[in-house]
Amino acid sequence: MRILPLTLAALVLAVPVTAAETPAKVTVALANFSFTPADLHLHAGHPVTIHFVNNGSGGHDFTAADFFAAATMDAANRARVGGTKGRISLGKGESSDVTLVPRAGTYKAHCSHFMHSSLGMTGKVIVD
Ligand SMILES: [Cu+2]
Repeated sequence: MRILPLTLAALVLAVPVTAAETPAKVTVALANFSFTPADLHLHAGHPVTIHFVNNGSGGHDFTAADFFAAATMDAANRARVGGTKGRISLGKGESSDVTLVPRAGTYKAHCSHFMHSSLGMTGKVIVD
């Protein structure tokens, strides 16, 4: 059977020469009533996996609609941030990972729960 080796050769040739860049990993911790870090620094154009974890005693979210809208991500990650809502909502003890390629800019972030931003749940995402 000669067709199999040819098929395998075609598959090997189809693999891109340069492997995709492995995403960096950063963690954003949500608590009562803060984000840590409050200012998240990311590198423009480089993929990153942001691990959001809620260490608070109740529900919190990380809302950064402009940041998520400007970033490039696949459909699964876009769904994870609620599409155009640009929000990661986490119950107590929950976590969620979002992988994206950020675009340069400075973006505001806050928790949308009632009064939480005035209690300190605000932050920035700085991409450069
Ligand atoms: Cu909150």
